[in-house]
Amino acid sequence: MAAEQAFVTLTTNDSYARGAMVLGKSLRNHKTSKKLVVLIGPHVSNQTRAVLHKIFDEVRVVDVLNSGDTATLTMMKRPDLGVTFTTLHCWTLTHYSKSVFMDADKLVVSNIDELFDREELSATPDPGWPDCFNSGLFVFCPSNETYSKLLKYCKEHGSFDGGDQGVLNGFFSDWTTADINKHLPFIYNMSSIAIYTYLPAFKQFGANAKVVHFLGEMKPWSYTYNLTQGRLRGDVQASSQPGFLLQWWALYSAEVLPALIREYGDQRFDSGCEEEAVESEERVQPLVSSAERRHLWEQGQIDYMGIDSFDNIQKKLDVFLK
Ligand SMILES: [Mn+2]
Repeated sequence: MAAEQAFVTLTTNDSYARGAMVLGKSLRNHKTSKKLVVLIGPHVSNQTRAVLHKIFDEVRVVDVLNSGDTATLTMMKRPDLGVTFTTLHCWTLTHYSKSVFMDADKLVVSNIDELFDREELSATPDPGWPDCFNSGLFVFCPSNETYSKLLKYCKEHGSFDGGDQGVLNGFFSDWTTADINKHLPFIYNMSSIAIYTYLPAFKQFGANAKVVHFLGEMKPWSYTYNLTQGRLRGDVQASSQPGFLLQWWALYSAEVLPALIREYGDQRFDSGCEEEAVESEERVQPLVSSAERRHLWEQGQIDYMGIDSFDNIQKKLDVFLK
């Protein structure tokens, strides 16, 4: 029987690969003793593959299974979810006895090797529908038998949300009630939603977060980072957790970007970073009370350029997370 255990992630393009690189680095920096595996689609560039090889123990090319359920996907306005069917390939990694799958839009902020004490299928509740698990992080046991059953399930039942989360929740449908040990604490997959829908809980438990999940359409790599100023350009989506977003970029610019620059050499590539300084004049702080501020924040009217700037949010997060 296979003795080794591995963290597994997935990317089908060069953009998500940036996320995978940062995720891999963050696992290494927190001294995981497990192997790191990345599944990649055939369109990932050679330069990206070379950098992935430096971070991961295993880089494996897989065929992208497309769900073909375009109606559902369009309905959800997330056509990119179709390729997440590739996730199912992770069950074929039978040279590992147990694995933890993590999608690439995550940052590890603590060692999480203890997840390997859990059984298949362990996962955190989905913040949008807590009777479902979020498929962005789950403990599983690679098995060709389970893999065939999953594919059969897909063919017969499809996916109620057009992606892997629907399939996996359908297949492991007893997760909701069967065994509380398979409900992982939310701190292993803490999403942005927690901060702005339940701030008191974030204040109470946020400091224990072990994994941050950048949920939603805007991913860390969708932004442009100013290297000179150490801040992001333009507006930032309310749900993007500016403090953690900056942590992601700090790691990317310090430990991933140099490797990409080495691989691309003289060729141009989209690094996501800019160097030139933009306007630096002090912004006038609006004169609003803190109750009014909170009201505006809860209404989604967030003043990212002023009082809710990254620097201020970072200061606030630092206070909560001490
Ligand atoms: Mn995700």
